[in-house]
Amino acid sequence: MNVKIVADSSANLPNLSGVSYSCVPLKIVTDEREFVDGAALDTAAMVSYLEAYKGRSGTACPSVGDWLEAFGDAEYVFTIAITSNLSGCHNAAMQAKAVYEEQYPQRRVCCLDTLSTGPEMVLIAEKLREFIDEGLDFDAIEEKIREYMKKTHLLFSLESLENLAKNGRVSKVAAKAAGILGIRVVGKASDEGTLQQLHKCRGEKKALSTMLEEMEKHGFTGGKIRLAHGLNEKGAEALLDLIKASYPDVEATIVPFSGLCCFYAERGGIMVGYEG
Ligand code: X90
Repeated sequence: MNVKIVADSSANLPNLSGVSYSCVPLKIVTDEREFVDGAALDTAAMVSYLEAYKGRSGTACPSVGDWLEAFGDAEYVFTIAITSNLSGCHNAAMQAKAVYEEQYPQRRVCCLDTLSTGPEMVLIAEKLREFIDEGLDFDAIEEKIREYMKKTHLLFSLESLENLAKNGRVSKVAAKAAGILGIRVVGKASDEGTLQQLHKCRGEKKALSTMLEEMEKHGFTGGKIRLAHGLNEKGAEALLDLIKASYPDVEATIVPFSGLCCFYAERGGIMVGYEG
């Protein structure tokens, strides 16, 4: 089966081996500069620039054309997009699907609105790869992946919600708490695909133990996890160590945020995707 997986760059997944895969970049824009969230982006330099920059900054999702280009000539495509409640990514993917299926009536596109982002999208991409490897047909994969997505979750710890608030993705009141030095906001991707604050924690240690407690509350029993961080590898490793202390066999990877997550989750941010 000539099948391709296409995810947007909020997944922090530039490559996925063993399967046909493309990442479509979002963009981070200021009045002076534009950063394309692709392999060539120096995220540390972008973060430093943005921290010093005093003007307006925002983001833009991929266009319908960007998605279409990424489909290539695949017979079957699965798109994996950041929550449609915070971005136009999924909507653009749906429009690309309509164009593609009209142009090539034999081809099929399944658009997955993850209602999440980052490492939860990675879990979904890797599970799709498993289903493809098993040789399942398109409809079976769609059914099974939608079932799988019901039991994946995302938690985050953020030091700053400034860019989220400035761009209308969380309320200004919510952002204030995170602005206080040493306070971290621990929250989750809600069922509606929005940021849901759960706790305000003093210090990273407290934030990380709170994250593990939340994971357990939502049915984590040592299954597969995926971690990502914003220039905070130490924090992500500390979270993994904590998880390993209770679940020594946990299957985990840690990756840095690409550009989009660097912009919104900012320096110090940590996300964990897990199976409940
Ligand atoms: O279309 C665009 O311009 C992109 C807008 C994306 C806005 C939200 C990004 C959130 C990034 C923050 C922590 C995890 C939140 C989970 C929410 C479902 C990361």
